[in-house]
Amino acid sequence: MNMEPFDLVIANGQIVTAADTYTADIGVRGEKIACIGRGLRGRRTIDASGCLVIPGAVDVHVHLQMPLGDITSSDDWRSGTMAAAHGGTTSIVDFVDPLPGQPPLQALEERLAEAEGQACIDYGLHMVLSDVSGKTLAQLSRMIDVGIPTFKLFMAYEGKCLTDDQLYLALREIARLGALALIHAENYPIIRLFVRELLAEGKTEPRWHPRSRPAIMEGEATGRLIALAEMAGAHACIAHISCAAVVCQIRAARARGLPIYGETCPQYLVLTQDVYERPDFEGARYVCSPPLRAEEDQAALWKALADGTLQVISTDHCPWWWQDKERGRGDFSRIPGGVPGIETRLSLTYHFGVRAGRLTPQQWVNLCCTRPAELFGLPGKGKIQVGADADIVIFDPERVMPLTAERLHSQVDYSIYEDITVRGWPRATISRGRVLVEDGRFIGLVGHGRFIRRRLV
Ligand code: DUC
Ligand code: ZN
Ligand code: ZN
Repeated sequence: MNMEPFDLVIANGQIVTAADTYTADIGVRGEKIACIGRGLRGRRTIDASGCLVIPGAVDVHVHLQMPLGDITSSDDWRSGTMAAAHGGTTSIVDFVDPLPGQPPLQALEERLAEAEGQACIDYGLHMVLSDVSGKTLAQLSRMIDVGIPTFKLFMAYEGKCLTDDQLYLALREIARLGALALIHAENYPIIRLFVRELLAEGKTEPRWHPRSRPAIMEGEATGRLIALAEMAGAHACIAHISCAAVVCQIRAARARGLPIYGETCPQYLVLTQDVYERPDFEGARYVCSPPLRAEEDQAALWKALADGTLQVISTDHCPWWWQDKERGRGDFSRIPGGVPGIETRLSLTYHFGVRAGRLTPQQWVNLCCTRPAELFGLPGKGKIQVGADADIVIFDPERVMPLTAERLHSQVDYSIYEDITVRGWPRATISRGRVLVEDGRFIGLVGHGRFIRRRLV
């Protein structure tokens, strides 16, 4: 046995895993968890008494510097990953979205070049499939070989939206290769119709955004996708679920033993569509797709997280400068969709989930860390276990944090949680044995983050 002191010991914390809670020390050597026990000696020891010690959180749905026409989402790889680290997230999965006609592997190289030297935490990438020609589908196995085993398919958005036959062809190839589909499930023809009708009636304000994208059609799209996935034999995860109608579909599919999974995000759990009614175009802040919904939907989502119908909480982090949101004055459909959230997920779900008695601490860890890492193939992430990456968060359950733009670290000039103060915030965030953030100060290295070659198991 190696009697040398550990490089780092996190002592006396209450370790919370997806399965249990116990008090112990964690010994870190290099980038890995080397020992879990009592009375461990380290070159550096952090006393975590009174804190929860959990795996670094895994956010499998973010959009950093995402292009949209001539604008780009406001967090870049540097600012977004730094904000993530402040909030206790140590791994993210973003997207490669090839331009029309661009070879996917070339798009991947360009995306990797953007992140290189800029990311503060580890990152993986999904591939967006908006072209399902034989030529593109023939390249999926190559993408899996380079560490991209998950593919996003859209049932909304001009230029991205796939028809049912295209969805089926993509799902069939995904099934053949043992990959996973991530689906944006909405009904685009209905959205297009409703947007046109609303605008023609002079209904141009943000309050009309949720009316143009009804929950019932998010449920319908999910049901249709599940049928297509069942025929194709594909594993599929429905992204950013906003409503009870989708929960019902997923619950029924899973009851039949189908490999259908679901992801939701804090904005759907904490906010409701009432915010779109705010005066002076303020509702534009909250425009995201699918939109925020009603209180009953929120309750259904919390219940589905607690009973295992949904497996993943991620953020769909996609912030826009206010001046870019302002482009939609006079036409809500031109407001760039997306909200900031990369920093606030762990804490919001602790405050409104665990503290409010909706989730156990173990469920919280499972939904924010362990299950996303398993489902999306991040080896060594999302668990406190000997041999796993030393990605660890020391979470102070009593630390009070107002979620104002001033206090948060995303590169964006507003917060969607301006009125919310949470109790429970990370005291320290550690990635592969390096302390990135301690007591609200970033002390990590820009460029520390590495590309994760993911592999589904
Ligand atoms: N919806 C998405 O599907 N992606 C980015 C942001 C959003 O609101
Ligand atoms: Zn989406
Ligand atoms: Zn998204």
